[in-house]
Amino acid sequence: MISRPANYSELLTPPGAGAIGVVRVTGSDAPIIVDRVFRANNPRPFSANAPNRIVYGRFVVGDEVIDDVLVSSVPDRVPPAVDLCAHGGVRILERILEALQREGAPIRESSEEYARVWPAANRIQQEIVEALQQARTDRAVRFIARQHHNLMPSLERIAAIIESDLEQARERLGVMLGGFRAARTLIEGATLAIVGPPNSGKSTLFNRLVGRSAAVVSPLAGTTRDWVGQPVQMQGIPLFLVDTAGWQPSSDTLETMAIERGLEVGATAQVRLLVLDGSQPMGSGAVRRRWAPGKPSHWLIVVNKGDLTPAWPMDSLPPEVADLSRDRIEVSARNGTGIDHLVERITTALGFAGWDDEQPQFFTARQHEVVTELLAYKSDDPVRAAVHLARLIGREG
Ligand SMILES: Nc1nc2c(ncn2[C@@H]2O[C@H](COP(=O)(O)OP(=O)(O)O)[C@@H](O)[C@H]2O)c(=O)[nH]1
Ligand SMILES: [Mg+2]
Repeated sequence: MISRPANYSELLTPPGAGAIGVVRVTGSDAPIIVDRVFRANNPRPFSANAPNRIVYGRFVVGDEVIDDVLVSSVPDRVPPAVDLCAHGGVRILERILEALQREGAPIRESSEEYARVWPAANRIQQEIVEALQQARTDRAVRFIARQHHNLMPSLERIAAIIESDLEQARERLGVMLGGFRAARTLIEGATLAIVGPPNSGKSTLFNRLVGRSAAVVSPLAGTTRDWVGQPVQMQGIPLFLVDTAGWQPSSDTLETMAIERGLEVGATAQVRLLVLDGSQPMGSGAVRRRWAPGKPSHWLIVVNKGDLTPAWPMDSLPPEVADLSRDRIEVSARNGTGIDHLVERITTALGFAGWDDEQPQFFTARQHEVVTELLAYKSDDPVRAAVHLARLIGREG
């Protein structure tokens, strides 16, 4: 008689409050056990889906939905193993493990198991698991998880041709490198600062973008006494949105400090929204003075209060503002017009125009560095390039 290996479940990600937790069920019954607690968004049970698919759905205990999860088979594992990727709240993961235990996969202590599973079969796989722990939005999780089926096979295909056709291999790697910035932003997030003169509607716009009232709005200039920040998602991209105090000369020490602090935060932002009041004539010089130097950042000029009569045409901005950016947009923070368009422009500024989550992408600084080196070789030595590519994949043994 053949004795069947026991089924068990375990936590792969480090214990604690991460953004994402990965629970693995291993054993010959693993897919069937998962079927008992997983309702896929498509009508089929998990075990009836193609082996290499990532399946989205809900983890349920009885009628209660515990979490949205993403489920995939671990390729080429005997006995089979199934990974469930959930949001990493400690209690959620405990409940998932407890439910799997009830269904016949007892919880195994992870520490030794963790060491056996990781380092993974290759560096890319390891980086996928690490990046999953950093991910803060569903879109980011899906994007990273897909790289199992996107990035690895692409690299394998390139590895197969690199010695015979180095040019072609380089070209493909170069194309893939083009999406790196967006990939990093999807994983790490970016800061978006709202800056500009007092009373232009910065806090109103901030609240509109946050989708709830998190900053004090008042017709008085200087109401925002310090910067206010809030994590938000725009199209699944994690952003830290910052509202700053209006720029104006002030004899109030507290207010001056608030303005300075706002400028500091603004200086670190990847995107800065300069909000102007389109219904008021602009006092020249008042705005320009306050440009803080900082790292290169994308400026977007937001002409607000589009619901009122314009005091100047949008296409003839005062020169001190006009030369900052050609990227301008009219909105009404009060009634919401133009906001969808603004969000679109922000994501474009972050490098997401034409970016495709479904494509293979490089997503860690290490990958970026190795590929950049490979592309920068002066010599055309295909053997050296092949060795380099093998280092990128980092297969053990
Ligand atoms: N008509 C109109 N008023 C607005 C709009 N956005 C803001 N306001 C008003 O402008 C004033 C200043 O807004 P606030 O957001 O506090 O400006 P901040 O000083 O730049 O933060 C408030 O009375 C807002 O209600 C808008 O789109 N249209
Ligand atoms: Mg304000």
